[in-house]
Amino acid sequence: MTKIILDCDPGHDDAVALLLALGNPDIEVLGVTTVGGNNSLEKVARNARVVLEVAGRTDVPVYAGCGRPLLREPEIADDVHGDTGMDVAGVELPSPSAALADGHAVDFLINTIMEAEPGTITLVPTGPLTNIAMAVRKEPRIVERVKEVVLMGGGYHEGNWSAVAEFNIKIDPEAAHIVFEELWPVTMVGLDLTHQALATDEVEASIKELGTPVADFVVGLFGFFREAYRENQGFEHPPVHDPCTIAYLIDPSVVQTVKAPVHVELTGTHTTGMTVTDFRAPAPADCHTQVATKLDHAGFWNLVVDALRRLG
Ligand SMILES: [Ca+2]
Repeated sequence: MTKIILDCDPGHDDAVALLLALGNPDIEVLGVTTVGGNNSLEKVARNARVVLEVAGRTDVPVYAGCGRPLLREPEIADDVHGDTGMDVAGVELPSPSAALADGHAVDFLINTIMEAEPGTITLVPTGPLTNIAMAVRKEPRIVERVKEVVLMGGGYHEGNWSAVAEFNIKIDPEAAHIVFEELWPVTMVGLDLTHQALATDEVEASIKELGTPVADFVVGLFGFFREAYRENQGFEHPPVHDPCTIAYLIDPSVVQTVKAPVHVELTGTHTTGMTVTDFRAPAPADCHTQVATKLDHAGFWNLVVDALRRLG
């Protein structure tokens, strides 16, 4: 059983990541922490609770964290995720019945990690890394206690918020720098990998077939996300980034990785937020970072469909 804290900014693909984690028997979600990213903190914290409501898992606590990057002005991705941060097509979403948990996300992260057995908690950030960086600065001992960090962000050859930078890293590169430089094991599930996680017509049909409210919700997410990706990014089918992190934790054979040093560019004229990945072989013996390279598309979507089926 892998115990995780999902630190996210839902977000269409964050929603699918959360559903995959909740529906897979090998993952235990200790809590959801939210961060300003795809949209305002208020909206993404609400969206996280909407997803839990749809999944019938209002027992999972949701904490609000940092509302803006460490140094830079906030930017949102409403062209990709809509006004709410999680617009859906043709589905009526419930209002969240559960309130936000008391306390700040950063304190929940620190307290949960410090109170658990060392090496038992995995952090899964799928938004900007502001909360995680703040937690590291407030309580540095979490670094040696966390089992690993498996994050969606960056890319070694691809960008989406600039030619070379991905959104989560680009809008808070200083936070990303902190997370990549700390000596915990970091797996970067970046755009090179997640652009393989396309929600094709076949994928959508297999989810639709489940015929459950959760499946209808995901089909509604894909409906909006597909149009947004067609209009803004020239994709025929939308890449569903964030659940690739969870898939890696469930079955590493679905997401292949390569060890390589990664450093975040902070001062580039055209490259700020780039995750500069050094593939020169061999990787240094003390290399603590790895990057995801190749996705088993069918294996990945089987995990998602299976999880949605279990959620009923
Ligand atoms: Ca996200």
